Amino acid sequence: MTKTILRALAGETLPTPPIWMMRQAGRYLPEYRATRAQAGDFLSLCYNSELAAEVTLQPIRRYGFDAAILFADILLLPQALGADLWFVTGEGPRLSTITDADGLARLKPIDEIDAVLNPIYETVRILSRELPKETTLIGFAGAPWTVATYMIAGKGTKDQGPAHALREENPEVFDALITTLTKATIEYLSKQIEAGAEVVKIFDSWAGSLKGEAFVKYALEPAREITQALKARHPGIPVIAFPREAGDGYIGFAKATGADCVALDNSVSAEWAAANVQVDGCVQGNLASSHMVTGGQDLVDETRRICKALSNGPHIFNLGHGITPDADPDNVQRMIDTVREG
Ligand code: 1CP
Repeated sequence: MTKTILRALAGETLPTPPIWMMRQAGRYLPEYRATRAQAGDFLSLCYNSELAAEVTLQPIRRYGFDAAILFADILLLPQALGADLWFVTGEGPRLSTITDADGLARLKPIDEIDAVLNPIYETVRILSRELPKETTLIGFAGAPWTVATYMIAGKGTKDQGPAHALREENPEVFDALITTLTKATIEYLSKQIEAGAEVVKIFDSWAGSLKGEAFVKYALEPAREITQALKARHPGIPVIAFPREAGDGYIGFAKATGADCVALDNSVSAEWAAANVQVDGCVQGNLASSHMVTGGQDLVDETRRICKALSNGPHIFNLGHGITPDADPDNVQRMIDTVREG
């Protein structure tokens, strides 16, 4: 096994951590903006397999990252289940909402999602042909809780209030939605793996707003079900879980779910993660994405600090969250040089 990302995911401690970056294909890159303009809009880009593969490859060509992440979005799955989805420029996603049993009943059967998602599998097939042999291809989906927060509110929310309200006021409908999303996510990721994804990542961006038992029931348990089902169908497939802002919930998350790697946001320190999370296996992430905007010596110092703190176990270098559109592409190169210079 030569791909460095796969070696780290298998538990190997490497002298230099492999690197990729959340949202590495995105608006901070002029070549991304050009291809997006060619596609027309963001969703047309996601469903245009040739162009989606092109933007996935752009950061690999420019920087030589060790992994490519499929260009798509976590909200394509709700769209495939029948939700209306559109993006308002400068504001973000909008969806038709699900707030009751009728809304739930209107969702399409899971075996119909491929009618919408086939172009995504085609993007994966193109990428598995075109990526350099040393680059690992990562597929992904949103975690059921995070996807549900968008389906219930119809947009991104700061505190996930509408989803918490439904969870408390109508647990039957809420639980049924989580179950549907869990099952659909297993099928979606399974098809990505069949198309050539070598690793899958489950993005639970809003896991941090679930506390105590609710965290276990709606973040940990679905991640466990998805991971176990994928590993049963595709023995050995590595899974990265990202229960963002889980705090103490990061402790034991890999063991409890069977995930091979836990992705860390930047609200925990790398030293804490080494002592509490990396003891169970590979960790990824942690550099605040704001350093990609501000750069300078702070970027170098913080990159070195994270590498050092996590140097005694398996580690994939990454940001704590996605790179933002105002980031300077030169700062990305500086981060990579700092990691690789050791
Ligand atoms: O070009 C544009 O204007 C669109 C910006 C954009 C991009 C580049 C969106 C809209 N999605 C994406 C791609 C994307 N989204 C990827 C591709 C692979 C990569 O390079 O990393 C991935 C993995 C995602 C995942 C995603 N989408 C998440 C989970 C990760 C995270 O950032 O927390 C979430 C919450 C979304 C929803 C979404 N899609 C887009 C936006 C702006 C948002 C966030 C909406 C909000 O503010 O709540």
